Amino acid sequence: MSENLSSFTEPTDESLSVHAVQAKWQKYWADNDTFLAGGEEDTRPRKFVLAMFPYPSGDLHMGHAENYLYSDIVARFWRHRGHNVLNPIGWDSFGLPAENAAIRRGADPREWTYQNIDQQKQAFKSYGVSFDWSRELHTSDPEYYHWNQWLFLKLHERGLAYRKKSPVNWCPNDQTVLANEQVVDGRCERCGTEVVKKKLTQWYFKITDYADRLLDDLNQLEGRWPHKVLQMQRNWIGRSIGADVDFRIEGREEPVTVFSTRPDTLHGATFFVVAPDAELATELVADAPAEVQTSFAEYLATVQKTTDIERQATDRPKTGVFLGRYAINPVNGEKMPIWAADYVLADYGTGAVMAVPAHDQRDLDFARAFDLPVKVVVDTTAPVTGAMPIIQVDEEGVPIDTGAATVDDQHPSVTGVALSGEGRMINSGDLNGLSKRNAVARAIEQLVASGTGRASKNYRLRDWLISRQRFWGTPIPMLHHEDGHVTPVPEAQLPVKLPSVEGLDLSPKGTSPLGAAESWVRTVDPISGDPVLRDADTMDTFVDSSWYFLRFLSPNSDQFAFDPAEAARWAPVDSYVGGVEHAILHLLYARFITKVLFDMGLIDFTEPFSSLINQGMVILNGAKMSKSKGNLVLFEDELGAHGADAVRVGMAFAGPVEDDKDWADVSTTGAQKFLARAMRLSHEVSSPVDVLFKDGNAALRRGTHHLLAEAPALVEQTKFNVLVARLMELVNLTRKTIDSGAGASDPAVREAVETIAVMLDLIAPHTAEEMWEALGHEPSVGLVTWRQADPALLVEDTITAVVQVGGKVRAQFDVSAKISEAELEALARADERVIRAIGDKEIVKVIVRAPKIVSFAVKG
Ligand code: ANZ
Repeated sequence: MSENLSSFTEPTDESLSVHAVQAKWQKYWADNDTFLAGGEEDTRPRKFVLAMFPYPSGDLHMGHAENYLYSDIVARFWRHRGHNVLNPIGWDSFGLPAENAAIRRGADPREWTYQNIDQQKQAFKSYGVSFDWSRELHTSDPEYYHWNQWLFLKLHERGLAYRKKSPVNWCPNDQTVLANEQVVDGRCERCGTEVVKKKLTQWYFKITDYADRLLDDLNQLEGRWPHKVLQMQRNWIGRSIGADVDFRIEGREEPVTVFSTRPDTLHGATFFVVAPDAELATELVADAPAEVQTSFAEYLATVQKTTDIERQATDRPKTGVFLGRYAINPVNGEKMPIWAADYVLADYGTGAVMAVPAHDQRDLDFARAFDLPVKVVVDTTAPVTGAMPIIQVDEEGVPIDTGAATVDDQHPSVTGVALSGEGRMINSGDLNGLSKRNAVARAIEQLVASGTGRASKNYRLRDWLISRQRFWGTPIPMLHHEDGHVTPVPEAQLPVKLPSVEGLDLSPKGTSPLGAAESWVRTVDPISGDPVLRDADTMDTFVDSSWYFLRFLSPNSDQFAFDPAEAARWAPVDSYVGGVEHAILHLLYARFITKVLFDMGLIDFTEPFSSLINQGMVILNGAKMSKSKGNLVLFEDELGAHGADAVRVGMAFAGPVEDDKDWADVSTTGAQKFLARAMRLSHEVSSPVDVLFKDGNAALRRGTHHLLAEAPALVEQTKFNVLVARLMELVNLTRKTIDSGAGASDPAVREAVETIAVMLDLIAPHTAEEMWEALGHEPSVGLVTWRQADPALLVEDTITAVVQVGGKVRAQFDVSAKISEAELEALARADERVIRAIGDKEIVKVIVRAPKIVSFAVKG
């Protein structure tokens, strides 16, 4: 059999060459608007399928091939299931790489960006992705960023956009601030340079106001988003529940509040620690003796050079300075020395802690280093449930020596290990005897009663810093007046467009290049007529991507960001496909903005992405692909060499969606052979288009209908590789049926080949169209509804089971494919031939693999 690609790419027959076939169908789809989403009048149910939009960075790589294949499979699937599908595409086209490329070449970032977009667009088109190109958007167009500015003003109106001066993450290389989310292991996410802290006045979005909702609404997504991503979001938001406790400070008017997750341990608080870089430390040290001030200043200088990551490392020796002041423990009036130490962070909680060394490891390490008292208040040897603790305490809660294991044996100051586990309270006044949970509740009641504290929550999540000191982004639509007050640009005057780059020096200098665009930055307040300066910073590009999915619904509107009526029809996104690298930032911001838009009454849902598919990485020979390592497989090269359908089949077949795929293991040749075999079948079918399928070859019909029954679930569970395998099986079965005498005129052959064509459309759409045409149908196969499986053809299969005795096959018989191990073994033992073969030998072992094998190991 000559079932290889030569019959498919025969250069003498142009119409069959892979690239000609591709071009033919791509033109057909474009000319006929095949994949445009239906409008308002379309009554089919809707599906919004979206792949995370690409950054136009020049070369497309195989990760793109994977991402846009998966979303395309899902989009095509829903069309075949009778849905009106929206599968749009746009470009996340603001950002640093374009600006850096422009600086290198002395050019305009616009040029680089839009050239890349053109090139990538061509690649996506030749890949046969069923995008609705009529809705294409670019975030760097004023028509788009107009609405970023509108969003900013809306957030500002609602008190959710504000300016503050605070220490920010600063990348000395890119000369810009970074959001917490953009600092990875203390380094700039983009260039790897170590991030330092700098005090700047910047714009923030108040995402912390939404912390509880961002956390609690994750429950809605359970089972629809990968569990790992939900967990990463939860950890990022990092809600801690506890209490705020007010401490009086000797010689100071205002109390100092600390956040603690363990207010139950207040009786064990023996000292007090403040972050050296918090304002409070400087305030407390102001009246201290000169030598204290000097040692504090020296300490602060070293701390400022230390990253937060280092400060939180548990294996680092503890350092600190006594500030010469005392806090008063509100529960027992004891004096607690106040220290400054860098393990306490300035921007978490209140930047100060009550130290409970017996029960907190960091505090214990510090207490041991500086010889501070350690007081046990939880007996962790006592059972939490049950009446009788191992350690007996007297009426005052003081342990009685019973000769059994005692708290002293495991005193943290001896063992160096803090007692952080559950137990019963001791040495804690009327909390004595309580379990941790009850003690926490009681302690909070007592704090409230005495007016020295209250229940409180704390989050790891910080407000979203959105100012960037760079050119290629959305200008912040605010005006700075001479007296320092700041007013919004009126909505009617949006967009505030970026100026031309002509005469501007874009190189990073720590301030925005826009500030130097004199004629742009100097303007007049349209309300007061006062001379004002425009805000020269631009927005973090994560603002652009926080709501873009909604813009696809009204891509050309200059009246609104999106039409709420369209949002009600289409949104939220039903299937969102993208890389796990966006598990935190992008998804968190999009979730936040969605909730704000909900609160504004513009949308009726609170989560933007109803289901999320994360694809694995495409690697090469076990290693991550990268330009610098020179092991980048380029998407366009692969497309050119093998054709879109072979790349698509190779990718889909390479493994489960969420797994990494090694491109070195992918056989595009195998894929080509498979496609050529499928294609040949469609040319062979010789029954008429309107033949009735009912009398065809029964085995083939069963095969076809089994696939019809199974395929929808395979796609919905994103088992695309299994679907390809099933299609390969059906192609083989059809081939066998034709060759074994049924012939190509059997109606079952047409039924099978039509099913193959319609399903193959998900993975190899050009081949599928070509097959559909060869079968005598009108295009497009992409819009054909999948046939229903006939239940009569799904009756249980039988399978031939084999019985071995002493390694030799002794019997074979047909059994139900669903037979149990026990039933199969019983049948085997009852078989005459098996009984004879065993004779009087002893059976030492029986292995049963239902429904196929029973194997008796015998002795004697
Ligand atoms: C007393 C105590 C006793 C604490 C105990 C813990 C255990 P999470 O869970 O991460 O929210 N803390 C508070 N602010 C801090 C800061 N700015 N820098 C470093 N540590 C800080 O941690 C909250 C706990 O971390 C708080 O509860 C506080 O120590 C400490 F047995 O208070 B705890």
